Amino acid sequence: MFCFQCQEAAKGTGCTIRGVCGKTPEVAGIQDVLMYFLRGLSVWSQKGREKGIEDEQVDRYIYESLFMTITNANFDHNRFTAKLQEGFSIRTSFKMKLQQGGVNVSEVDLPEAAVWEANSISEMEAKAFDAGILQLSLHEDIRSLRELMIYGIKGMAAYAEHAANLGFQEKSIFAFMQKGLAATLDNNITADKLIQLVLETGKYGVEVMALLDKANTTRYGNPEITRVNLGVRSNPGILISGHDLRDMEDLLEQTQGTGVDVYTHSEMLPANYYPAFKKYGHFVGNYGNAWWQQREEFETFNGPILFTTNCIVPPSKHHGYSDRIYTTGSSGLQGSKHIADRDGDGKKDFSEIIEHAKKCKPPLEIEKGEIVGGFGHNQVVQLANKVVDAVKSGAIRKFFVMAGCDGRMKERSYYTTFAEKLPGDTVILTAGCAKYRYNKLPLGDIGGIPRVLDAGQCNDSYSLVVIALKLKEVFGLNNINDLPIAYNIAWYEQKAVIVLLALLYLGVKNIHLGPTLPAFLSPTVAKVLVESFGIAPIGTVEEDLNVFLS
Ligand code: SF4
Ligand code: SF3
Repeated sequence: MFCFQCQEAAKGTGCTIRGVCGKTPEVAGIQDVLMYFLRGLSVWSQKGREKGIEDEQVDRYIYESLFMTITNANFDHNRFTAKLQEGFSIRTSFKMKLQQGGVNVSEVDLPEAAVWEANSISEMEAKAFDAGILQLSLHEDIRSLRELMIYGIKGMAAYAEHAANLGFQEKSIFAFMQKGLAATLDNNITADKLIQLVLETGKYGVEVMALLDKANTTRYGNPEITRVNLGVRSNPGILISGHDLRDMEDLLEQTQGTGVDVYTHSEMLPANYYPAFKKYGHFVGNYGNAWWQQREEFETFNGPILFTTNCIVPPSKHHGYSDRIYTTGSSGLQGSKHIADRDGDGKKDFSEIIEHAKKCKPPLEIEKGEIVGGFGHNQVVQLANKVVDAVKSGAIRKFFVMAGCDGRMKERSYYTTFAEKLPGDTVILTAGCAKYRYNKLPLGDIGGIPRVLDAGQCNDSYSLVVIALKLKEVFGLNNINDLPIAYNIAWYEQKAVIVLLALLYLGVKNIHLGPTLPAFLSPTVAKVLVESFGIAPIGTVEEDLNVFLS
């Protein structure tokens, strides 16, 4: 196996024996095969689009499959082979549709990925080596640019799926994903063309996050300032993790009146900020911290855990909670029960988890108190006068965008120390699970404005951009980089890649990225990012504070 798509890539270069994330070589291999198949299927969808033929089933299949390959989303080998099987039949139907639409479906001159098919699981597995990243791109810089784009597209796919689950779709986003995937099979593609595609990925990253923001806020209202309870009650509970708000809605509805409480974990925390979810009296609050602390926290939670998306840490046999894990949507874990997708616009059926919860002990309290969040763009814009006055009076000297991911690498304590050492006249704007490094610190407020403003999940980084653009307008500036905002982003998986590319597309410069730069950036590509956008790795807290505050 070879995988270097996340920040934990072994030795900073790539996992070759087994993923640091827990991905086995078999799962890594079958994920590569699925990616290979998606590239080929995208060649067909491109042919269709040239003649105005689109196919919703193909679009959905592609973004769902991409999402399954995101770090820590799906560790279930069987789900990948089933997805490939489904893909072969979708491709066959699509080719018939193309033929009926007058498209030449001759397979001559097509890349092998577009025509490859396996008749058995062992044939699928046998393709893993040829489909590997190292085999598909021989030149280091071409590989780097291709993978940078692909990882951005994976993040885009995740957000597109959440939006689609709420009934919001944008065909141009699907078309771009497929254009990008098909381009990776063009062996004559130049580095310049790939750089253009990488930038275009950022453009569609902005669009998909805007679409998801619209989907979430249309359905559930605008996030509002909320005090989120961290303690527990005496009923049994279900812990819901991941990012999918539609699953949250279905679960809250079905648990109502059952005597089972619902708690959020990790990236589901921002569900607490939405008005539509506040009406549920059995929605207690948030339990625990960022994804990587789940092994301890799931033990003490005592009840079932529902993963709607990443980040799963596969439990070992020493962990007593394995039989309490359920997955749904794109997430999966071998040996855990998977809740089937909804039928059309229907509901998912969570009755099995609810019955399981009823037999469990209530959660053990690991924390008390509250944290404050809900600073989405709508809420912050309502506070705009207060914020602008604070900036004009000098009460707020600078904002620090510290969005992104958390992770288990010990160097990430940098972000806690950085937050602690920031002067009292600065405010942190955050989104994503990166916030757990500092959202429980007693950082106080500035004239009633908390010093940590949490906009929500990683996709709500879009909110931070809207806030920045609003401030630019209010201050009458021409350039977003003239604002008193510094960017110190923590990344881990591919959703952070699309957030980063979106920021670059919007012209944000001088982003510091940590705790390490991506292993998939070749020295030349890293140099381009440094020279064109001023991207820099983090240094020590003191060095970086000096740079940012000078
Ligand atoms: Fe390694 Fe990350 Fe790939 Fe897992 S996702 S195999 S940790 S690079
Ligand atoms: Fe976190 Fe996995 Fe990226 Fe949505 S839950 S930000 S790491």
